[in-house]
Amino acid sequence: MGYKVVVAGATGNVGREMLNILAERQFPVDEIAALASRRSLGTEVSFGDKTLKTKDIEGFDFSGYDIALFAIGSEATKKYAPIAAAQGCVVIDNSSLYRYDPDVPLVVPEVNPEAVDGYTKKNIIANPNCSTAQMVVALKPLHDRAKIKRVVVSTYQSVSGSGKDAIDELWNQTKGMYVPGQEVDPKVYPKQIAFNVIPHIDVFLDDGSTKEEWKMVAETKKIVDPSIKLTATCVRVPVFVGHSEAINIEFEEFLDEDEARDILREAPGILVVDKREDGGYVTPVECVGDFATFISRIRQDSTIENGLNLWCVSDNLRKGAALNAVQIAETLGKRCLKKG
Ligand code: 2RA
Repeated sequence: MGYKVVVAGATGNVGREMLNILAERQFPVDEIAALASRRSLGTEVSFGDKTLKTKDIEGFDFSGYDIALFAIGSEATKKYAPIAAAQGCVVIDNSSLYRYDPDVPLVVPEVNPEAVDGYTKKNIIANPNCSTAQMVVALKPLHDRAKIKRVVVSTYQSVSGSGKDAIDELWNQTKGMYVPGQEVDPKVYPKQIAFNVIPHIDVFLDDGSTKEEWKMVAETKKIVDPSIKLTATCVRVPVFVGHSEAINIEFEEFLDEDEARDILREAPGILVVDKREDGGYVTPVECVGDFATFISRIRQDSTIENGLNLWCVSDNLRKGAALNAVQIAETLGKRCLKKG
């Protein structure tokens, strides 16, 4: 006996990945509905070896469905999540709308699986920001061994995090650099992204940080430990898929690099690729389509008493969004919505 599942936003990058991952992980689905906005109505999407015709989210009856994976952005989520939740369907939302709501669990199953039990307050569970998800998978096992005091992280985020138009902009702008007369001006981003990097993701806040950087702070505190001090610099880079992060960690006590490497090797969701030689580390192009959070360049930070540096790479459409949402559904099923 399986679940009746809805994927809302089924024609977007993340929605399509949700369908792919539900099939790849053989999530027990008895029935599935793929929902889209009116402008994408009728678009066909793949679910394993099946093809689904998308239905209109407007007026959709969620009653009788167990779980709805939402990838429709905060504005549409504000309208449809309460409707789905009120009709008895548990919403797992990829937007930022509910992440900071004290009555909504914010979950990375490798880190705080027990938090899904709190879904009953609003019948909603929030998926974290992509740059947060991969980072806390790495932080949690180390924090359990040697309490983390402070994290300094720089991110190198791919354009797929901004959606399909951004992927097209990078592709066309890059081509335009070589074909006279086909130059492409910045539209999705404030500056050229081809052969460039942009230290600005989401909106600027009063203190000079960006909302993307604020999200990493707020979400790490909610998912791992409110006592962790974190500062982030989030940068957009000319990569199609795969977010990378350079993470510096200060612990309350000394943690040897070799012990850290052993801990990470045993930790859920992590693959350690860490050899001090040419190519002995993971790069974004190698993570695409994989479920893992890859960790490389593990080394002491000898500039402080209890410091460690590491490099973290993961597919932002998977662990950063669709995979984490499906893993939340798996955890919810195991802990709260047992079937059969
Ligand atoms: C980005 N984390 O990378 C944001 C939203 N996916 O653009």
